[in-house]
Order: sequence, then C-alpha cells, then structure tokens
Amino acid sequence: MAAVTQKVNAAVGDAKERQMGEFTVEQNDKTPLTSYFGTKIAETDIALRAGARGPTALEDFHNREKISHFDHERIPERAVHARGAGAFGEFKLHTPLTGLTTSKILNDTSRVTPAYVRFSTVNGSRGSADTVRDPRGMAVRLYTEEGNWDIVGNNIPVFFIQDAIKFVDLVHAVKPEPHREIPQAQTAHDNAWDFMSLHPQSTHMQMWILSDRAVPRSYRMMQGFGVHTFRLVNEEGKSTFVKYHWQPHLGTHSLVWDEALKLNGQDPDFHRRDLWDAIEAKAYPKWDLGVQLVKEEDEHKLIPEELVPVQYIGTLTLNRNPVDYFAEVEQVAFCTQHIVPGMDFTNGPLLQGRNFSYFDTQISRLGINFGDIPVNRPVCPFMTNHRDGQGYMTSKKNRAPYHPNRFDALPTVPPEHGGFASYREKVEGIKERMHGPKFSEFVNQATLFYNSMTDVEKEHMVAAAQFELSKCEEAQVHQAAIERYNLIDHSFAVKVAEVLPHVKVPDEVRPNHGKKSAFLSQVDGQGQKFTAAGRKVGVYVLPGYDYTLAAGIKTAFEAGGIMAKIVSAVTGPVAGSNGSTLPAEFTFENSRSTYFDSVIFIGGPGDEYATKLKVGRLIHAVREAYAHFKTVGATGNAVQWITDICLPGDFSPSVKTSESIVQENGCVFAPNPGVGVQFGEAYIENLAKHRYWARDVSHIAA
Ligand code: HDE
Repeated sequence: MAAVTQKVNAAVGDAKERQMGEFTVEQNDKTPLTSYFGTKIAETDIALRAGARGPTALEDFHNREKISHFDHERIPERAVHARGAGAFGEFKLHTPLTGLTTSKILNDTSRVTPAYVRFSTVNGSRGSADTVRDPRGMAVRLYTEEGNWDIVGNNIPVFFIQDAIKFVDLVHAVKPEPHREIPQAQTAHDNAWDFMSLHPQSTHMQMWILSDRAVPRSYRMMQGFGVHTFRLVNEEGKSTFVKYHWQPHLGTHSLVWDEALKLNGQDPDFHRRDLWDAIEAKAYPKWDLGVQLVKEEDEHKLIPEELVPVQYIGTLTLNRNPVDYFAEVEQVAFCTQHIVPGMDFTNGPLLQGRNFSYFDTQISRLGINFGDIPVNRPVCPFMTNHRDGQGYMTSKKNRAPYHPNRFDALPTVPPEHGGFASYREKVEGIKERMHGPKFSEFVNQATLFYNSMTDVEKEHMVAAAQFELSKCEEAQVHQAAIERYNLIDHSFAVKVAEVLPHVKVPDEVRPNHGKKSAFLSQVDGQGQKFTAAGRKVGVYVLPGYDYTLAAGIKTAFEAGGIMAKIVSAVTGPVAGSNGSTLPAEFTFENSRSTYFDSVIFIGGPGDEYATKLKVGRLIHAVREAYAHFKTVGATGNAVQWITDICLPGDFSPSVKTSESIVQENGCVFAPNPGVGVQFGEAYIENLAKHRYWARDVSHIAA
C-alpha cells in the first residue's frame, strides 16, 4: 500500500483512540508527494507555463488541484462558540445510579468510557483571543457502548434567556456591532448592554458574566454545568430529574482583569496552550461528575445546592491531545439531542430549541453526513438507512435502505433489549405563546449571587460593569443598564455609576433580600479547592544563579505536579554559579509574568544585583506579578534586588539579611540559599492560595 495512506497504529488505546487510528494517516521518510489521485509529483514550486515568462497552462492539474483545494479550505465557523480547544480522555463511574436509570454508563462501574471535551468562548470568531470576558463552553462527549452521549454545557449554571426563540436576538446583540464589526469577542458595546438591560430574563446571567467566572484562569480550573434539567428513566419507565455538574480537581479560579486584557495580546492562545501543555506534561485535568436528583413529583421546586446536594458519581480525565485540530476540534459536532437509552429530555423551552438547533447547524458547517466524520462516530456498531449527500464516506452494503424490506431489514430494537424509547409523559395544554409561572421572577437570584461574593469579588464586579458600560457610547444604554443593576442591589448600581456622572441612579426601588448561598464565591465558597498542583511557575534564573537551589526547586515542583519553566536572558542551556546548566524555555524578553501563576527569582552569591540589575523588563515582571496578587519568590541576592529596587518599601528591612525563610503577604524570600528545601515547601504552600487579595488597592483605603 502506498505510504501516503499509511495508518497510524490503530491497535493502541481505548475504543475511540483505535477508531481514530483507523482514519489517521501519517508521513514517513518514504512518503512521496502525490496528487489526490495518487500520481507522484515531480515539481510543486513552479507552475507549468508556455515559456519562462509566458502564460500559465490550464492543463497543470497539480497547480489547479493545489489552489482549488486551498480555495475551499474554510468551512463556516460555529455561529457561537467558534473559538475552542479540545482533548480526548476517559470517564469512570464510581457510584452507580442503581434503580434510577437503565443507562449502562451510569450503572456499570467496571467500564472506562472514552471521552472528548471541547472548551470554548462564546462570542468571538475562531481566531479571537482566549482570555476575553465571556462565558465558557464545556461540551463533553462520552462515547458509550450504547451510543454518543453529549452534555453540551457552560461554566455558568444559568443563561441569558429562557426561551430558545430569543437566542437569535441575544446573539445578534452580543456579537460585534454589525455596522463596523467592533468589538471582537466581547460584550463591552452598546448593542449588548442595550439588549441585556431591556430583557429581564438576562438579569441573573449578567451578574455571572460581570464576575470573575467570566475570566477563568484555565479551562482546567472551571466548573461545568449541563444547565438544563434532564431526565433519567428506569426499567419501570419511572423518571427522575437530574442536573449535571463538573467539579474541577484543581478548584475554580480566575485571572484578574488586567492580566486577561494583557494576555489577549501577549498570548491569545493562553487557554488552548495551557490545556495542551498540561496534557503533554501529564498533569491530566480531571473533573468529578456530580448529579442533583429530584423526584418527578417535585418537578416544580427550584434546585439550589443547599436543598438538593450534589452527589459525585464519577471522574472525567483528559489525557490525549488532538492529532489534527481541524479534524478533531473544528469538525466535532455536539448535539444536545445525543442521548442514550435510560435518559431523556424535559420540556424546558431552551433545551427543546437546542435539540433542533445543534443538529441543524452541523448541516451547514459540516454537511448532512457529519456523523460519519471520525471524531463524531460512536464506538458502538452503527448502521442507518440514510443515503447519499455531500461527504458520504462509507459504502453501505444494505441493498434496500428502507424499512420494511424483502431482505433482512435493519431490525428495530425493543426497549427491553436496549432500544431508545421516549419517556411516556402525559401532555395536555392549550396551544398558545405563553411561559409557565416559574418564568416571571428574574431578580432574586441575581441579588443572591451578588450577596454571596466576598468584598474583593464584589469590587471586581463593579470594576467589570464600569469597564463594560464606559465602553458603551449611548447615554440611554448607560441609564437602562444602571436601572437594571439598581433592581439587583442599590449600592452596586451607585458604585458602577461613579464612572457615568450623567446617569441618574433611581432611589432604592427594591430592598436587597440579604440572602446568600455558600457555594458561589471563588474565594471562600464551600467545595472550592486550593492546590498548587497544575500551576505554572516562571523560574527566573539571574546571572550567576545558584544552580543547586534552582535545580532542586524545579525537581521538587515537578514532583508536586507544578510546571516549572526556566526563564533566562537566552533560551537553551544556561549555566549557574557552579557551571552546571538548566534548560531555559523562555527568555526575559519573549515572556511576560502573565504567562505564569507565580514567579521566582533565583539569585547567586554577592550583592551586585542591587546596583547592577536595573533591567526594566525584569523589574516590571516582579511588579506586575505582585500587582496581579501572585506569589513572588526570591533566593540569594535576588532578595536584596527585589526589596531594594523592584518593590522598595514593601518589606521589613531585615528581610534581606534573614537567615531563615521570610513569608510576607504572599512573597517568599530565602536570602540564605542554605534553606532551599524549606523555601520550596513554603513556596508551594503560598502558591496554592492562588492570589493575595490583601494587596488589592482598596485595602489602602481601609
Ligand atoms: Fe449553544 N449553540 N445554544 N448553548 N452551545 C451552539 O452549535 C444554541 C446554550 C453551547 O464545542 C451552536 O455546534 C441555542 C446554552 C456550547 O462545539 C448552536 C441556544 C448552553 C456550544 C447553538 C443555546 C450552550 C454551543 C453553534 C438557546 C449551555 C459549543 C455551533 C436555546 C448549557 C459546542 C454548534 C462545541 C454551540 C445553539 C444556548 C452551550 C448555534 C439555540 C444554554 C458549549 O447550535
């Protein structure tokens, strides 16, 4: 067989990896360049022409094939969630939902189910930046033995609208304004806030997108939510309502806004790279799958976590990066309608609309045969009576693709043998354009969310709203937005309006009910996790750095699941004080402190840095990391440099001569390199805290 069609080892990995291997070709040393129809190509740089300066010949099939294929390389990007990153992995159930569902994946703890996840922003185009203020998608596909099950969720548990018919208005409002197509990937414009302030259903979601949740630190540090209520159905046909939650093992953490803004330019692929790097470093991201279960009889009750606790039943691990981004991330076609026997939908008007929309949109993105694309194929046997259409990829041997037929028609399967049967629900009502009574109160939950934030998180929300509204140009939009905030919390509206002097904040029209939830804050919320594992630390090695200490720190960090990246004046091997080298991945110039969760400066002996190391880029790295509330560390003479030059006046004078470790306000210093081991331990403890909010500017006033 020609080398060009050589398959990647299709015998390794789980069922999905083996299946993908069947469709993966690779180049080896002997692979020649050929045309699509297999002819070996002798010349690919110069087109066929009549004379060296003459016209190009139409007969040059290679030239035409090459250009034509290129001309048709693009497909429509997703209407929303165009920008994304994906990875494969596996799901393992540990607690079966016995008696509640016939779904094998929710009953059989011996199975390891192949999984695929695509994370995304919502608003921006395919090439837009990762760290914009936006909800994030977390679309999970489980390739079960009974078919694909997709949970197409977000990192925010509520939504802007309650009826799918409004999705078009929402998306037209939040996308870049149509007359000038500005701004890309963000809601800081008149149309977005015009719609949100006039459409009461978006009130609750507004508070979430103004919160730190909308600028996650990493896809690995986000919760995921199925958002809708779904059904589980058991053998007797009895149904239980269920909501799905994904709880990240690394906790739920965010960037600060200044950092997010800078990263948009400094590394627009920040989240994509982060996911990729973590998987390559074998720091596999994990989430626990949680369910909230409500009996059918309690249908009309709300489902807050306080009343219906989340029970954790299994773990999702992402452990394999894609081989080909277009094939596997662009062409993956999630559909909310992809469910397996033992589960079903509810009548939620959002979910019902989504069940139509996702299938429909894949047809224009990928063509009607999108199910045949390798990443979309189930791992169980599958056979349909669908025929033909663009991109039809397999030759099906069933001669009579209809039912019934004179041959062995594809048999249907009764529910008791695993065929899907819809839940038998009694339906009655008058056909009318109405919402149920639950859909009329929009403000209480928004107030509860705001009340549940710590002071620093509230400050971030005020600053976010000020940023968004101050980018809007029309006074009418400012006024309407403030009036909506005023319904949520008067003091919030007053603070936001400080940057909008022309706005009149109405008197408090609706007293704050004072209620809080213990689960919502990212600073002190119940269930939140703080760990140093999975973090990326910039280890800056300064001239004449202490090699033993730097190498020891790198090893200790990596043993703790922390990615330690050496930053130096040059890339490649950098010699320390004893002549041994460490490999630098970044230079002082090609990286920024924003790339890292924290920065450490490894000095050497002597005290010359304090006078000689007046390098703006480095001094800025210290100050920037400090201003972004990150753990900052220094050893040897770097301590004197930081305390004298970079952050003068911030630390007690004895810091630079101390024989033992000094820990002040998230900074860890070891002027004496002899305490390297304790330094590493203290550093990891500080790093785990994520950020040091006591450095927030508002605390100066306090
Ligand atoms: Fe989506 N949404 N959506 N959405 N959504 C799409 O489907 C839609 C909604 C979500 O990584 C589209 O394949 C409607 C809620 C994710 O490939 C489209 C409504 C939630 C992704 C679509 C909603 C989501 C999408 C665009 C209102 C959280 C990316 C391309 C009823 C639970 C999936 C595509 C991926 C993508 C429609 C609301 C999450 C147009 C009509 C609520 C994570 O079909």
